Amino acid sequence: MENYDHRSIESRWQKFWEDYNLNKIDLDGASKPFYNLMMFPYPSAEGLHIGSVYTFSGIDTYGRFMRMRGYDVFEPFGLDGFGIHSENYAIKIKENIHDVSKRTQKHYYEQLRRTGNMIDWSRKLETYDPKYYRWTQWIFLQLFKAGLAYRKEESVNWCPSCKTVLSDEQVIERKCERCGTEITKRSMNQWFFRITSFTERLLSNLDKIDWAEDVKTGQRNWIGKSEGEEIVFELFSKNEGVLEPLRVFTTAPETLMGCTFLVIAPEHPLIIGEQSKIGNLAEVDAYVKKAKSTSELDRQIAKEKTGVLIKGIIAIHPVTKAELPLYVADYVLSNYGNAAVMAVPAHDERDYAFAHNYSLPVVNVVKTDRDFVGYSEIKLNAAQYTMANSGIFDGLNFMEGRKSIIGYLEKEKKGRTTTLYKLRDWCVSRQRYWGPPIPMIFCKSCLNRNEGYYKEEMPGWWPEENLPVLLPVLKDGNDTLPDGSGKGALSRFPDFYNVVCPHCKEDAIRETDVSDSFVDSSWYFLRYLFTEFDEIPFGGDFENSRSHFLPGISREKLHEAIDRMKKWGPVTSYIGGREHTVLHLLYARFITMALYDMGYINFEEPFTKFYAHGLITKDGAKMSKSKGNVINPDEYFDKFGADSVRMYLRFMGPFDQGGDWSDTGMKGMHRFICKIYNIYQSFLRSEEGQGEMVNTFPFEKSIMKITNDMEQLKFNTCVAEIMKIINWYQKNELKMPYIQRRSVLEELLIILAPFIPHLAEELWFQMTHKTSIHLEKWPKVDETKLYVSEAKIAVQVDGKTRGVVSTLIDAEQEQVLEEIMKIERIAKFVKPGKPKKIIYIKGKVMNIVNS
Ligand code: ANZ
Ligand code: ZN
Repeated sequence: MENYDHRSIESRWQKFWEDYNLNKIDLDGASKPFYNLMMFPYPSAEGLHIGSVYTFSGIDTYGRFMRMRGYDVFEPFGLDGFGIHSENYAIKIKENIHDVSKRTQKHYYEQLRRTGNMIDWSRKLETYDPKYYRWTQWIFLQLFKAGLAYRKEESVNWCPSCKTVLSDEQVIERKCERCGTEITKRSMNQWFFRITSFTERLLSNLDKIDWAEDVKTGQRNWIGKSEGEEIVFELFSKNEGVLEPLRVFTTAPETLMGCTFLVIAPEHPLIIGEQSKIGNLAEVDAYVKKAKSTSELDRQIAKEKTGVLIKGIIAIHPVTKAELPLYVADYVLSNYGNAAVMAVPAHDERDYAFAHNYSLPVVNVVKTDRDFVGYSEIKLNAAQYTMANSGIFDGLNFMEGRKSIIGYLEKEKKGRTTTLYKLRDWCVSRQRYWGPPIPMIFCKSCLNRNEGYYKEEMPGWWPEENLPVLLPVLKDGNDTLPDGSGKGALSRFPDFYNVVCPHCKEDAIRETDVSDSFVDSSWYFLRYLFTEFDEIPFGGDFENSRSHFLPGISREKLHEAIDRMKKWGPVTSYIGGREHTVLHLLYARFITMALYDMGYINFEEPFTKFYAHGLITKDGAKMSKSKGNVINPDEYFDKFGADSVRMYLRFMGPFDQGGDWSDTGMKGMHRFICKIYNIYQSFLRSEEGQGEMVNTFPFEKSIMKITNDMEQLKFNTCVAEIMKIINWYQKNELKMPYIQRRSVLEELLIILAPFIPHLAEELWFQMTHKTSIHLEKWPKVDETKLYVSEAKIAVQVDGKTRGVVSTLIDAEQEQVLEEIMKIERIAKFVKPGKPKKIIYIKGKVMNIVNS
């Protein structure tokens, strides 16, 4: 068996496709647009990871299939090149990040070319290109003007290693998403995007989009909607009488009568505000101090629930008017609800543990002998469980009880229904160099005169027409080192931050933070469609939008762009990793919604369909450099060719589940590809003889299955089916006449083309075709052939042969019987009603026993 020369074949066709612009798409002329989007990578210095080859080539296989089915498939690619990841690497090797990026970019694009993806290279983009980040800055300004970007002092996540703040979404199990260092909290003045004003829509739209279910669930949980009641507890001090009442948030108002004490978070304002009334201030202060030095997550997961009784302050139960003790305890979170809870130890585990520790009373409001009944159990059985120890509410079931208690509280002005969300505003500023400078300035003289665009305690914006605000040029790699002061690297570049205020022409100072790379990636899919437009970020209704940004572009061109946006937006199919569930996928939805509200675009959800792919492992473990088990795709491309690697990756497992890499498996697949090559070579050498046509039923059936599986991205079963076809072909090859062999091999090659695009193209041309195989149409299953491939089944009734019936070769008993009953001359022998017994030998004989 010959090994084919994959090196020359692959490079030849890659060049051919580029020379003839095979993958360049006419966006405006397209009649059946299919936007096949893959998540652009953060380029790392090591280059393309085999995991990325897995996903990109899988998405490409799908895209090629859709193109063969008549769609205008747009498959762009770019680099999410700004960000801590790249910058940390440049710092490590002490090189200028601009230079490192240039090098990495080149390497990435070369590697990706080698995978044979049908990328439209005329539309690539990099987030660090000023032509791109100018518009990222522009989006920042639009959000600011719409009241969706603001600055505030808050306790934020700080990565001590990256020396920058991070968003909540970038903290994964208390660690920095980029470097894995444990995060700390730090109170700082930061820029936020008001994602919380979209909470309800972000939630309810999830029902309307076709996304992987687990990703939707992840977003729902992250948004964390809780419907409940805010209940007011009067407070009074033994010495000084009535104080400000305490408000608590509860999802379980029906358990109110079981509340035996109240708990506030160490950060609750009462502790500072009512200092003079606290009898044991020193003890309380010491506890608070200790609690504040522990991270909230540690506090939350701590098994032992600790706290301190606040002496001198007493709470009043809103129904019974009983006096309840007030505690401060660190299991109550400072940034959720009112930082205070009504403790119901009989039904809430945390309260139970606390009550147990401090010997507090436990009052069960469910009619039962048990000590503890979890609230989720009450909710599940709300219609059956009856209330006890609940005074005037006794005997009601919990459904009625909830209503009555809420009604009572509202009448007494002691409660109101309210909804809480866990989602917080998105912290976007970073104290780093490698990102788009936030295009805002601080001008003292404007602020003092309280005019211009500096009306409030907010900085002003840099004029849109003067964007981009360029990053300062670096002298050496060390210039970007974050110093941990809480100020970004840009604060060390006076030429950068000293500016003339565009409004009053006095001296002003630029913001020196940059925005996070997730801002860059929140809108890149819009830009791919408009990379050739310098005057606008994307096709949007700039004439009628709320911000009245008037780009220097002719009306005609603008309308062309708007039409293009309408044609291509939103993205048809987006495929990527689950790790972005609450990061990129949430942020992109928010930005799209904001642009929609501002009137620029006419869709509010960016991705109609989102499919989450699986991950590949090595010997069951995640690949990582430190474990030394990373597969370098280049090596395998060299040895076996990209086609073999692609085919192997498709075969590894279901695309949404990933698989485990094995060199043996890889080699086996390469042998299979060589076998395909040799089958075609032997066909090309063969004579144009005659013969009798062979029944192609098994082949047609395989095509049907492959078509079906391709639609669902079940590539592994497609490959298995291709193997079946090869076996079938080899068995029948010698019987088939030349024309039939040719037609079978041509159809097979078309099916192979999305998997092994280079070799398929090579063999197609060898078969003397003059145009690319990738422009061919996907084979249609010829239903008549399926019918010709019938079986002739001898029908016996009560042991006597009564005739022959034709059915599909794999027809089931029911179908055969149905056919028989249509043929009068056989059917007349079958007694009406259900036959007593049927013996059916598939595809051969059916014996019907009447009695
Ligand atoms: C009384 C109660 C009884 C509660 C019961 C639950 C079960 P979710 O669903 O996550 O919104 N809670 C309120 N604010 C809190 C805070 N700042 N820190 C810690 N816990 C807080 O949780 C709402 C429940 O969490 C609230 O309902 C409150 O406890 C507690 F059988 O009130 B519950
Ligand atoms: Zn000014």
